[in-house]
Parts: sequence; structure tokens; C-alpha cells
Amino acid sequence: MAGEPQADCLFCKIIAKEVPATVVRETETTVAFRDINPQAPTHVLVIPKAHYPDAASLAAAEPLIAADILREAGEVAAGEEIDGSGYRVVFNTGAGAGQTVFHAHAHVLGGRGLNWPPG
Ligand code: IU
Repeated sequence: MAGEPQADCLFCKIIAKEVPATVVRETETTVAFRDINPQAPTHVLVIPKAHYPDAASLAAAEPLIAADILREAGEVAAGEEIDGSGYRVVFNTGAGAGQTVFHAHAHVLGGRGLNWPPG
């Protein structure tokens, strides 16, 4: 069923605490944890507990949870004290855009200068 945990999904395993992660925030619908390969001093992933392969399919099926992801991204930025200096929220969507884990996730990046356009 849509949104159900997937046995072969790494992020579903992190939600189930079968795979360790450094969790910084958790709500009824989301988990935020530090990226294992940080690209900035703050690099946190915010994921829905429901399994959807990318942000667009999450937003189509569960718009309130998609909104939770955006609100939590802001809470992470405030908690990391990068909200004042600026931060970036990124949803890589599709392999061609660099998506490697097909469970929707927002990257929250900050703590250094961020160039535009991104690579
Ligand atoms: P992407 O947008 O799908 O490429 O992002 C996936 C991220 O998941 C990437 O930045 C990885 O470093 C990160 N990650 C992780 O934090 N822990 C893991 O065990 C694995 C990937 I595999």
C-alpha cells in the first residue's frame, strides 16, 4: 500500500531504528538525521516516516506531510542556528539530478557560503 515501509529501503530501516543514524529531530510524521557524508557544516536530511520514492509523489499523496517536511527543515535550521546566515533545502529528484536513495528526503544545508547555481 502507498506509504507503507519497504523492506529494501535504507531510510525505512533508519525510521525503524534497524540502521543507526544521528537523529536531531523526530515528529509523528518525520525524522531528521545527519547526513553520513556531509557537504556542509550542517547537512541534515528530513524524511517522512511514510515511504514515497520522491518529494513529488509524497506531495501528491500526502500534502500535509510534505508541508511537515518543509516546516521541519525550518526547525532544523533554527536549531542549528543557520537560519540567520542562510541555508538551502534541496530535493534531488531522479537519478539524473543526483538522487541515490528513493525515499523522499529534503537536504538541509548551511553553515558555509552556498553558490548558485548548484552543480
Ligand atoms: P540523494 O539526494 O538521494 O543523493 O541523498 C541521499 C543522501 O543520503 C546522501 O547525501 C547520502 O550521503 C545520505 N546517506 C546517509 O545519510 N546515510 C546512508 O546510510 C546512506 C546515504 I547509503
